[in-house]
Amino acid sequence: MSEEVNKPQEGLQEYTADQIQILEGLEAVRKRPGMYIGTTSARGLHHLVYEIVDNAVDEALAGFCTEIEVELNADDSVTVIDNGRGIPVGIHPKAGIPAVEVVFTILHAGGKFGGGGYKVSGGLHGVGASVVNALSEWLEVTIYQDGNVYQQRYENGGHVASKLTQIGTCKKSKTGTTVTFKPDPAVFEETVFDFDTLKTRLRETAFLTKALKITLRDKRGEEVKEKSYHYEGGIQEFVTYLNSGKNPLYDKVIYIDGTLNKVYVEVAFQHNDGYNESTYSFVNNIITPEGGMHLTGFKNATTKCFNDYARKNKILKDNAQNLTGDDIREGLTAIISIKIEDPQFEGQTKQKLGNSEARTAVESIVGEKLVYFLEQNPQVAKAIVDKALLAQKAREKAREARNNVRRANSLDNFGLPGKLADCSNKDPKQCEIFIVEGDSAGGSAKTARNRENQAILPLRGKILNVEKAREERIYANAEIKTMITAFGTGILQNFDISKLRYDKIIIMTDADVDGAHIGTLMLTFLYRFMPELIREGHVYLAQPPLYKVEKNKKIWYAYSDDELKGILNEIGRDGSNKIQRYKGLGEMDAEQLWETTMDPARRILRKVSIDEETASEVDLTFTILMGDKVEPRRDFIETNAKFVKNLDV
Ligand code: TTJ
Repeated sequence: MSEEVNKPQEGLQEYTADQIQILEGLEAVRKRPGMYIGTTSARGLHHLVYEIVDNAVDEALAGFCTEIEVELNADDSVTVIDNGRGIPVGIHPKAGIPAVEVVFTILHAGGKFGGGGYKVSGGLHGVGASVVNALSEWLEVTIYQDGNVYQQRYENGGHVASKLTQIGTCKKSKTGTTVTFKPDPAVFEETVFDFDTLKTRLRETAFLTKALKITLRDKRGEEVKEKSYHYEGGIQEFVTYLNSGKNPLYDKVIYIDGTLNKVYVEVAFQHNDGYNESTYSFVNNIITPEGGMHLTGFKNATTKCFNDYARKNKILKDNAQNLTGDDIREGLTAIISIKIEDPQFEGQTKQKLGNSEARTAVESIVGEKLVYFLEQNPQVAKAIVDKALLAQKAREKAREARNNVRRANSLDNFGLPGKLADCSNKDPKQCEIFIVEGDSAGGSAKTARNRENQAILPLRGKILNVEKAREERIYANAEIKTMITAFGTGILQNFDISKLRYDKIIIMTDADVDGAHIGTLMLTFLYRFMPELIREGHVYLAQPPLYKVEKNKKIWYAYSDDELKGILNEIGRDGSNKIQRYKGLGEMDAEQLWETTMDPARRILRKVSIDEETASEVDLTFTILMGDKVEPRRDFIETNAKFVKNLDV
């Protein structure tokens, strides 16, 4: 038996003025989806899931939801289930339709209910559930409330397909909202969800929302794949996770929280014995890659606290220079997460928090509670200050080393490294440099190349993992020095793209796991020291073939297993085929290397790019993956395509 909840609605012709406006709103979203979700690429597709999940996270932040499940269905639809109070089903006084219908059909209706409180959804990236509905082939919502089960369905970009209907009853104790939607293939270039992309983001959300359990379940394959994330310690566990595989300087993760002027502040940090700082800041669960007031507050408070402590305890002599913030934050892993009612985002990309009350809140809460913590934990305080003192000394040395690298660069061609086989053309726009793994492949490449505009730089073995070395040691690494000198641009503060000696920097490694690892190390180095090279599109990965097929003196090259299948299907599979699997560049002679990998007319290059919208996540991912853990690193190499857009050039 089914019972309609709201007043019976009339037929299509008798839409009220309000309802017509609703449809026009959703129509606008369909006309210009990019304006609402940024892009209709795979990234936009995944945004839809985050938007729906964020609504459920809001219910968790309000204290009424403990569990969220996300299910990927075989028909490429996705289901989000929460155990919150359920979206209200009563008639919305102004709209004259059930509140749940308002949520799914009126633009920006997101934050209208529940009154006050912090909202994750509808924030910077949040666009509201109605936008998801507008971009879906169909969407179904089921609500469990007061022992009743209600359901409504929308089709074709948010058109009401059925009125909100009570479809049954349930135990009174069961409450929640379930939403299933199928992104419209007419809107999205890609409609297949990527498990790993969702996994990373949902894990991050679980870290940021203490005690909330989030499960991702893939029901598309023969076997159901499932991951659950549940962190009672919240960001404190996030720091432990980021520092796992590194060597923490002390056992505890320092955790501080508090509220001031309605700003809820949470901070967690721990130093490791490395030299990089990994600080990530969030506002209402949204990462703020450019920081802003909350980050400034954290830096101010920690710098002051540790200097005061060091002076007071005579670790820092009266006449000694203050420790800088950078000294104190060397090897620091930190999460700053605040919740604020009305976040203001600034800067070109709107990724920087502008609310000055956030600075005041973080600065005073951290300032006050950290002093107390340091007094209670003198060993921890001493470990941090001692490390900062070492950093202070190293900073001076690094400055000298950096300047030395710059001086070498200014020698220009005279200072070029001996291993470099440079090209004769002096117009950088026409030149390219191949960074080649190993001396033997380097030799073939030198023979194969076009000397006029192709330079070859062979690297011996693996290059230094810059995620794990102090700046000063990085400059001492021969392979890295060689590259810096060859590129001509300098690095970091001294970077000058106008000095770039090659338009294309092409990383050429074996098509195996080791080669992929070397490629990753190279990209890490470039990303940390010359990110503009990647941003401006100068970095490429060469793609050597995986197979050579020979038949009746004719030769084919296959760059993937699929391509090999295709070739074999075409020429027929019989005994006269000779298939060679290339294990390394070294197995190709110079001519083959030229034909398959270096000749601009025939090769495949993949351009490396940083997805600007997710650059923050890229940074976080690099940090997670270039640590000591073997497992995640392999993961990164295999899914490396996320960073590297396929682009034939
Ligand atoms: C609002 O205040 C009254 C009680 O219910 C509150 C509410 O809206 N809760 C809520 C919304 N829980 N879950 C949602 C929700 C869940 C999903 C999966 C999707 C959407 C759009 C909302």
